[in-house]
Amino acid sequence: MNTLVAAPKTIQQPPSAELSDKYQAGVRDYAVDYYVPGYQPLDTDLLCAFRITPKPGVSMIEAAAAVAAESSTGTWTEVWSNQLTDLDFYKAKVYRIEDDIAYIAYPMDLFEENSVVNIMSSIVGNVFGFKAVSALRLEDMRIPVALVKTFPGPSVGIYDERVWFDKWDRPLLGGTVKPKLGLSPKAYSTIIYECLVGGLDTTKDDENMNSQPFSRWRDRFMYAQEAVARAEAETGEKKGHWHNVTAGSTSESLRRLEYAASLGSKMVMFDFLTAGFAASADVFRRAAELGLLVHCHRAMHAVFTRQPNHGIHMRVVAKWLRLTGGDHLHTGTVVGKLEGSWNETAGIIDLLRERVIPADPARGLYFEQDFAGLKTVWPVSSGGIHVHHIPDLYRLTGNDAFWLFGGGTHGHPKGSRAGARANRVATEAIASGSTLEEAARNCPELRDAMDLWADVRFEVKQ
Ligand code: RUB
Repeated sequence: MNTLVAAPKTIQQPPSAELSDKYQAGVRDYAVDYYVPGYQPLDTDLLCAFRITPKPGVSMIEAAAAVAAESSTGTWTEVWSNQLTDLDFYKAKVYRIEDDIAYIAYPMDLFEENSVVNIMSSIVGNVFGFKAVSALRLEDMRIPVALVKTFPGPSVGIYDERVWFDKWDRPLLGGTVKPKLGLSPKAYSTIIYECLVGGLDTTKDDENMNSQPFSRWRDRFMYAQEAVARAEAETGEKKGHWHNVTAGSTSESLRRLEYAASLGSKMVMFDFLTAGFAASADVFRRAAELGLLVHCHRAMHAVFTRQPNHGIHMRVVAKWLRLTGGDHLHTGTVVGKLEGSWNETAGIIDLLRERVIPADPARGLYFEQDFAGLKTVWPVSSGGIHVHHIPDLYRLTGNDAFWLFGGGTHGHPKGSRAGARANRVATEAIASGSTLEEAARNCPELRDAMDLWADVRFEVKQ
């Protein structure tokens, strides 16, 4: 059977409600139409790898076909109106099944250009609640180059941000202000200043720091930006603060973003998952017009990325973010306080930083992905990291990464400035091939941090 179809058949008659002879009403197995094992995916197809746990009594083939049907053209029963279109072209096809993984090809015409929202409404829409499956996980998605080219991607990316900072031979550093909630804007800016003069390149609002009664956004942005200016003057280095512009509506986020730009800030941050991909697209576009970098916090991701048999893998979310256009994305630390294995995190980092990423089952990359000319995204390691993690972090990320130390800065026995200095000295040492021990000989702040956190280790998964 040759099922290669690159274009829908042209239908020669006007639409008519007269039933064709071929129409057979009734319910039949999804597999009859949607399981097409001989199908050779086209370069223009969008491909998905789903991990499927069929409901007891449902075969893997039928469950996979149900997923393909309901995420593309099908429904539970035959409908006469199928005759008004070329369903063979438009339907998704299960073309391979390996153990509990089903590979499904979708013709790219099923998706609107430049819309992750539309991809999500189809592929991770109704099917996750479908009765034929007890659990379903979208492990990977190959977005065809023709569709990739309809997305903007990041406006700045790794190289241009380095040009702006003029900092080259090490990972860039940030510190999330802690306590994350409860500080007044002025107290907050004191902490920012201490971190920046101590040696961090940037500081950052936490994901849930928006505009609460104790810290309205306008005051916080203004004082934070003043602290940045003072630290730049004192150190002679480029510095910055990632102002969180996440708000209850997109128009409000855009208002906050405009204000950050008017203060001379080059940087904002955005909770792209709680705000959603539509809001993110608007925020990224306006940031690009104003020349702002956008740091993307992934708050909420673990709700759907953590369970091994249900949800969406973080690597898919990372691909969607690169298409939509954030400049930074949290990818996890492996060694810190939050869940994430070494191999999978390394795979996600590659997806952000390379142009073409080959399939690599050991890293959970089911397909080769070509990002064509889209710029790169900084992978951000954050969550429970301190100086002792730096050698492992460097093995994981190399130079082109952003590392954020919150508790690992402000928890220093001599305060945030000393904590920032310890992190900067340790990073420069490891990036230049030295060791923490060697560096601590000339840096009492690093020695203190190493002594304080000598025994603080979190479980590491390969
Ligand atoms: C950082 C912190 C961040 C998480 C997010 O604080 O809690 O919000 O890094 O996690 P600290 P992820 O440095 O004190 O742990 O980056 O995995 O999305």
